[in-house]
Amino acid sequence: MLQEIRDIITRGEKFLITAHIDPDGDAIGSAFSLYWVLESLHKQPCIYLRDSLPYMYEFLPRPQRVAHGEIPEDQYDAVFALDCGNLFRVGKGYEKLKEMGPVINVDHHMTNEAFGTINVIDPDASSVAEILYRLYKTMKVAMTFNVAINVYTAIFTDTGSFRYSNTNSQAFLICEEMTRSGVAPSYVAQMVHESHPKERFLLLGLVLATLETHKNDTIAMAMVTQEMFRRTNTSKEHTEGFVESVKEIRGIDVAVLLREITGNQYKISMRSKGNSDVASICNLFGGGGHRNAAGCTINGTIVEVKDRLKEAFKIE
Ligand SMILES: [Mn+2]
Repeated sequence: MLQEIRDIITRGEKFLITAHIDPDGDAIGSAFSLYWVLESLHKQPCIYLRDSLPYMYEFLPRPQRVAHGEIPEDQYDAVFALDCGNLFRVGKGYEKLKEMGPVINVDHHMTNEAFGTINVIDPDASSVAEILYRLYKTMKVAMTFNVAINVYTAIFTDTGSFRYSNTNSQAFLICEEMTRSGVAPSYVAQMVHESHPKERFLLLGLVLATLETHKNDTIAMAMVTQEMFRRTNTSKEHTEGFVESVKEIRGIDVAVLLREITGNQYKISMRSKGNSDVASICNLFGGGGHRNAAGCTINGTIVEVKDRLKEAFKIE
């Protein structure tokens, strides 16, 4: 499969690289690394991410051609869809992608629907960047600094800084190699974890004040409202890492963050430790993800949404 992709890249010239809405470190780092690889081969890559980059990823070497908002319609020699369990994760207009060129689906979600012309799905991979790294090795491309720091950051963030159960030996091996290409782990950690604006912590204070625990302190729930965003002059990008903070409580198996989109719609993020499978809970609400990290959207008032969650978790 990787050789097939290598041949498509060798033969082709124009490539579109896309990933999911609300891009995370893996989506961004994977897309950017592939961009820099294609650029080094004198191809014409273009990136489409519906949403702009969260501020903590602004330090990454940024490609010149990154489009947001509207998919740049054109004919491509291939369209790479990265880190998407389903093509609709790209966002509005995703159906058109299949007409723009063969879709190469590279993903590590167990729930991936093999929507591509070519599908490289490895649920055992720590990240999409890990799978792409194998492609880069097949292609024998040089690990330039621009490639390395994006690969490193993708693996670093998707493994929760090497803390989650997807942290495998490959993750360390690849990251070790990336440090030899000039990546300083302390720099990436500082950029990702220690570059938050003060307002984020004012918001976190309000969110933590809503903390409630259930089932003998094994399930934690906290909430972000639009009013909190207004009071602290923040937005949803400042909530990155909040659900993980709640998960740090001793004994908590599942952490849930409810974010108000409108008074009648909530975005739910879940994280779990160990064996609790939050993807299956989020699936009940039409969402998805991984065993230890998943999300969904639930319609209803806050009371209704909480009730539905409590029902799903069998909370009395
Ligand atoms: Mn990922």
